Amino acid sequence: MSNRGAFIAIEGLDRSGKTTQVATLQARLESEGIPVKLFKFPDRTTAIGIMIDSYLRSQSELDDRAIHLLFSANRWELAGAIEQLLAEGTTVVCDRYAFSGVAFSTAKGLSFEWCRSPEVSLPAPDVTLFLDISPEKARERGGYGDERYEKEEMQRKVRDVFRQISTEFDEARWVTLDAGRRREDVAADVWNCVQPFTSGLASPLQRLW
Ligand code: T5A
Ligand code: NA
Repeated sequence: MSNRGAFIAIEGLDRSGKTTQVATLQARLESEGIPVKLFKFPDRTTAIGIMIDSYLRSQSELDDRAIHLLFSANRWELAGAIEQLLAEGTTVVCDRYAFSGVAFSTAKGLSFEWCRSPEVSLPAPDVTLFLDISPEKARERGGYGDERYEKEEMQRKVRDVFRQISTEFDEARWVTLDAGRRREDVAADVWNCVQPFTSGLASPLQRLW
């Protein structure tokens, strides 16, 4: 039987350069002839994603638990497609995933365990690359935008929860990268982490968490 594709998640704080790095990684994988598909969470194009987008732009209000479950439902509505692609041998790269869901909602004051429960049994990334950046460095990048969570105090709390999450994974599955460096330097580290997975995996896909 041929190998399945690898499931790679890129996580990080706002302004850490996730979207920039995911695009560079996609181009590199394609140039190596490795089939790859990107997902971005939240995916604002689905019916659920449109509700999330409206909330993030402060055009609607929702109970903290309700929006948490919508973010999770947005992953579940795409989980089947992700599994299918992996089974066909395609490498899947996610720009944010379940860890963002837990980190942001816990930072708002919900319990960590409660936040984690709707994510349980989603496909687990084979490796998560966490792009870490200090609020000071993020500010140098033109600062945070206008969306709901883009405030320095919130970002500090989010960073603390991501640190807590990282302790639950061994070094092979959760890699923290200093994203405050030049784009090319971060991209080189991202590639070093991803390259070992490019021939696919024989081991079955794991589940969170
Ligand atoms: N959220 C998300 C939840 O609450 N629950 C969930 O379940 C999920 C999935 C939207 C919000 O939703 C929350 C988290 C977020 O607050 P989003 O749509 O992914 O999430 O939006 P952001 O991630 O906030 O998008 P950003 O644009 O802020 O961050 P990126 O993708 O990390 O950064 P990027 O690549 O766009 O770069 C930002 C800027 O910095 C420059 C870029 O050119 C750009 O201008 N840059 C660099 N500058 C200098 N050096 C480098 N190395 C640079 N890399 C990039
Ligand atoms: Na982004």
